[in-house]
Amino acid sequence: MAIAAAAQHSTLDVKTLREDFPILKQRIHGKPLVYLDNSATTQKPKAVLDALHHYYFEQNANVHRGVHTLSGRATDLYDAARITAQRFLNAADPREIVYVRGTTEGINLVAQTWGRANIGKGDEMVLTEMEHHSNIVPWHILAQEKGARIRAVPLTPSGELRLDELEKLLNERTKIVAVTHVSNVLGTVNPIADIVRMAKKRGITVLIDGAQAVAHTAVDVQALGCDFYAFSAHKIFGPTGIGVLYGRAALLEAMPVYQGGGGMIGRVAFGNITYADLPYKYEAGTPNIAGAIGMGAALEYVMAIGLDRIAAYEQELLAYATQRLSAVPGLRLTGTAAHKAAVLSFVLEDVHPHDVGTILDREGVAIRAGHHCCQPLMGHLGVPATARASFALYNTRDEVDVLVKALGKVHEVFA
Ligand code: 7TS
Repeated sequence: MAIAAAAQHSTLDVKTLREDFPILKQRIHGKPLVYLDNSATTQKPKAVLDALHHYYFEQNANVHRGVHTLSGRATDLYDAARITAQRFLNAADPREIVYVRGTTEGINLVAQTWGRANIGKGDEMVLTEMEHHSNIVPWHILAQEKGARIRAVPLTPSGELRLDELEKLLNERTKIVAVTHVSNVLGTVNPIADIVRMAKKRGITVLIDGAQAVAHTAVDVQALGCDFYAFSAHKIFGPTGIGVLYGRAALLEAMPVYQGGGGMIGRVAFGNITYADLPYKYEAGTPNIAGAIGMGAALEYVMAIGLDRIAAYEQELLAYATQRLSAVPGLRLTGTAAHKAAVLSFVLEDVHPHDVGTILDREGVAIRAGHHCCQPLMGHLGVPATARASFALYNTRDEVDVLVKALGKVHEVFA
């Protein structure tokens, strides 16, 4: 496999790695594709595409329910992917890995089960001003239902959390702190270990939204001591429609069930139903079997390269891109935290981000423009939208140069 060759180098051999991602070879409007929309979704390596192909061509069957050989094979692969996810997060037990549709469903699951059982009238939930809507709306729904209140930690001008303000927000009414590990707009890497410590000192439950973190930094849920950690496979080179909710076993055991259906029961009689053990208790219905297997392949792929090497490479890329973009006339970076992932949001004087995105597309450069599902954050920044270039392990300095050159075209159009 190509990564075996790459793994022999101390730094990433990105040229070789790019061979793993066939989609990157194409041209857009006659120009080589420069894919810088990795925060929205990442591209998939052959290892993942092969796992999906292999599964549907040779192994497809439903899991857990069949006595036949194919069902046994599918079940083995499905279970193996859970162990891979456990290893990836360093969870203590595979029972703590719940398959979900993605980060969004993971957070909704916690809000609807743990939240409904533990949040009452007058209770408080602490979020931050940089949260994605999927870590705001589920808590809002719960707050409306229960008469509870949401508090939001404010940010510094560079886009860092005000930990002094967080400290002030925590009190005996606080039941949960739900915070993103990495901001999808600012790129800020939050000091989640410190945040967990601050909350745990007061016995407060902590959920971490890991959607933007897992592809860029190693995560160890036991070292962190968080209660819940959610991520989506598609943001770490895996398929869409699958992700993981990690939950501490004691909490998952105590929480009420989520959706009802096949696979999540012990025994069913009218009027008397018992539920399955972890993690199946939370996994009603035929699951996304292929997705789980594809996610397993993606996590294996990333672990084989090594997240520390990926992080080191992306930090170099971030430093280079920050320096180049800062020199573009009229460009203002939104998000200049000391500790960042390779996400660069920006606004260009007098040009709407959507126009920036459209002109860059003509040059083959894919970025995202909009509010990025972070409207409260846009309010804090005082802009309706930003343009965003977000990097992954296969991006290069040359691609940063193409981006900067393409931004020159924007200036020409609007001169
Ligand atoms: N949390 C964060 C921090 C995110 O960035 C996203 C998706 C989600 C949660 C939701 O993930 P999903 O896989 O369940 O949809 N963020 C983005 C983005 O920045 N551009 O497109 C999707």
